[in-house]
Amino acid sequence: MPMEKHTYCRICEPLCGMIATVDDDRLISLRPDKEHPLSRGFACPKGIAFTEIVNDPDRLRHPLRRRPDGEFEQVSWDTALDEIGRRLVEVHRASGSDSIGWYFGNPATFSTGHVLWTAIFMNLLGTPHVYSAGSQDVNNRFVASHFLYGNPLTAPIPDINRVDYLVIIGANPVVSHGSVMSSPRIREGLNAITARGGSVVVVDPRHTETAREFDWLPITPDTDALFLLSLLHVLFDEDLADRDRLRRQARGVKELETLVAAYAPETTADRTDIDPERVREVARSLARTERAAVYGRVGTSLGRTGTLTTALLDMVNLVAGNLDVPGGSMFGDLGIPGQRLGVTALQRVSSFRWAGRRSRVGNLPQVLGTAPASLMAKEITTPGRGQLRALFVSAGNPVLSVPNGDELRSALDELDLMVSLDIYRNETNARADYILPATTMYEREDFLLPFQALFTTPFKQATEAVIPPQGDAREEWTVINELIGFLAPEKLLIRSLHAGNRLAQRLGRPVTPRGISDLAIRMGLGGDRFGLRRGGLTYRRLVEDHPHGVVVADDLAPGQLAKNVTYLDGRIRLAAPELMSEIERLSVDTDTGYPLRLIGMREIRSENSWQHNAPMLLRGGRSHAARMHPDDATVRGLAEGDLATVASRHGRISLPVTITEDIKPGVVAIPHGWGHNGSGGWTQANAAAENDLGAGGVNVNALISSDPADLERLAGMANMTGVPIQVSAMSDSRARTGDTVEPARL
Ligand SMILES: Nc1nc2c(c(=O)[nH]1)N[C@H]1C(S)=C(S)[C@@H](COP(=O)(O)OP(=O)(O)OC[C@H]3O[C@@H](n4cnc5c(=O)[nH]c(N)nc54)[C@H](O)[C@@H]3O)O[C@H]1N2
Ligand SMILES: Nc1nc2c(c(=O)[nH]1)N[C@H]1C(S)=C(S)[C@@H](COP(=O)(O)OP(=O)(O)OC[C@H]3O[C@@H](n4cnc5c(=O)[nH]c(N)nc54)[C@H](O)[C@@H]3O)O[C@H]1N2
Ligand code: SF4
Ligand SMILES: [Mo]
Repeated sequence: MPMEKHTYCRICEPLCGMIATVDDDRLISLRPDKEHPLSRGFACPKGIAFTEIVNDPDRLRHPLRRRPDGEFEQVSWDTALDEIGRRLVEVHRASGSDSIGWYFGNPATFSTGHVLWTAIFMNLLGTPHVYSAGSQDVNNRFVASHFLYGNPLTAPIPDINRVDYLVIIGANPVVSHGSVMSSPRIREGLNAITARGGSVVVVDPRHTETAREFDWLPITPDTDALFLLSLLHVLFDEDLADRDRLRRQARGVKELETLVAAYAPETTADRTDIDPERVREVARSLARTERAAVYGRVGTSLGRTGTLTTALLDMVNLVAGNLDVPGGSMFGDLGIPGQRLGVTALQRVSSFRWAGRRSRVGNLPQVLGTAPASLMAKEITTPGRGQLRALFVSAGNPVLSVPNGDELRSALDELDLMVSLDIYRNETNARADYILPATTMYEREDFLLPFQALFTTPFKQATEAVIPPQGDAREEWTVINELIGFLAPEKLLIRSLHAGNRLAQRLGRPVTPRGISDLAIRMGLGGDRFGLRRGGLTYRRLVEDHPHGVVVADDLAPGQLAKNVTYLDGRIRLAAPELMSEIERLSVDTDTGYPLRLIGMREIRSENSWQHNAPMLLRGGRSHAARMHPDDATVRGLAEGDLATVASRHGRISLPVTITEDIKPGVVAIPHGWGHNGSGGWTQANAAAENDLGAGGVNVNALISSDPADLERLAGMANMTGVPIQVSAMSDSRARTGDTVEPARL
């Protein structure tokens, strides 16, 4: 008998409510939950198509082992784990803890057990080789917060419900559904701003799906820091800032004011290509509108100075009087007593502290215990103490998602041991010794700790698993427990962890993600405080009494700064020398020979690299293409659909062009996550690749540098936007260089 179960989608950040129809332990369909208080019956195509992913015949259902001839064979979990355990111990004995590494990809963040267990295991192992998608995404946000607030774990979010003037810089929430904020129905949320008489300005080199609905302010890629410095200039220069209040809230106001004096909008206009009068208008509106905010995301993170740019976003909010006030840029409240002390204590742990350690290759700082993923390949191939010899990759596809995938792909072959935990065979685990099948989100219970302070309307939802693990799939944290068991005899800290786990088990209270989440729910906003607050929330009550989730406060609470700043005097630091010295990097960079600038873009029916196998999302003959302006196409003799060669100083790819007025001249947008070429197990995605040149897409990250000197200095961010490139018609480049240009092969 089919039955319906309440749950929520965990592909991207709004965590939309879902109703799953289940029959005999099989997921039949998914539909949006109309009674979810925030998503109210909304779900995007990716969310609905997830049934096809759960039941995909290509999905991994059993552990695989690579044979000497390179093919994979099915083995039992016992065999796979025994062999992995033995080989892991061998690597540990021969080369030590710092030869073992882990890369966890984006979907790991959507599983509390997965992130927590990985972080704890790797930390206690003491290896510096922990990598994540964060260095291609958001680590700069943590570092900006570290410098400003002393607290890497805090991030202000725009108060979508109340803001009347919102400046969105380098984000496309109509397609991405919002990031570093959980705001279901974000498109409606934004439209409500204009409906109540407010306005939304979208600062972006592309006339994006979001920009089309609001007011577009085109900008030259990777010049946002200059634009923000000019906004600060105007705020001080026109006396729009409340200096007394600023001094109470922050240190370094004078230094900042002195610094921005040199950045009048008239001086930065050449680089940003924004009319100085527009900059002044924006600054005035930010200061004079009572409820105003600026918000930035991936476009402001992947430039050459992502940490500085993100810090400047917060500084503009602060100086304009919009930080930590209703309708401005606000801090989510976990409501957990002692959270500030907790973060302060964590900062004492060197592997957690910013730059508590630096990478062996490139000397780049660690961020929340992780190193830049761009360095993985060189950490494998560079001999010496600390050389990476064994690598686990969970929920990630770094061969497509990090710079210079070719370099990484061949480096992976040099490892003594590579193990992947995934739901699919992908371009990365094609090189693994073992591939272990993981559960999808609907095969696990979850309460997502990492998103709790990011809801624009404070909200909580927990779910049970809606179906049991399919095939032999297992949850990542349970596999990590096994690995902990193997290494326990080898390392004291791991032994203690293992002993703790076992003791808890014997006492009938095993340590589980659910147990930890329950603790956080009970101590947090609306929690039962272990009986002190009658009728308060627990994990069980959330699931049983609030199957659609529960709004725990109507709006974000102002006045959270004191809880979030961990500096002793409680004031924000505006002039950290590390940040200020990044300003040098803003000096002009003309790259003759590479006159165009590459930017990224996300597509509504893709999720990074891993949803190109769902027939529902592939409908309509989708293909991978570069968007460019007619002016740039015409001079290169390119017409719609022509194949073009795109080259940077670091690599070249070929793909069709789509010509559109919806992009600033001089800029080319190419989506990432494509480049399926038969090396993974994605039949649908790969079939497209075999049809025609480039039809299955190419890996845009072949154009991106993995050289440590090219990484952003404070957070080790990959520079994926504003990258100098040249584009030529493919036949031309063949004629000129005499070589045959192949689409980047993986
Ligand atoms: N449909 C869909 N949704 C997704 C994803 C997906 O792949 N598909 N991925 C998810 C993930 S992992 C994330 S991190 C989020 C990201 O969420 P967003 O950041 O909202 O999404 P992006 O599309 O990357 O938006 C970045 C925007 O920055 C612009 N941009 C590029 N360079 C610059 C620049 O130098 N300056 C300025 N001002 N703008 C610039 C781009 O044109 C683009 O519009 O989306 C999530 N949601
Ligand atoms: N040029 C360029 N490159 C980019 C970006 C960009 O904007 N431009 N964006 C960057 C960003 S923001 C991100 S987040 C990264 C993403 O980079 P990655 O996280 O490395 O790659 P994904 O494509 O998200 O691959 C996720 C993998 O997880 C698997 N998976 C899905 N669900 C589960 C699960 O529950 N458990 C397990 N074990 N596996 C699962 C999928 O099958 C897939 O193989 O890409 C980055 N790369
Ligand atoms: S926007 Fe789509 S993919 Fe993201 S959580 Fe909602 S339904 Fe899932
Ligand atoms: Mo991301």
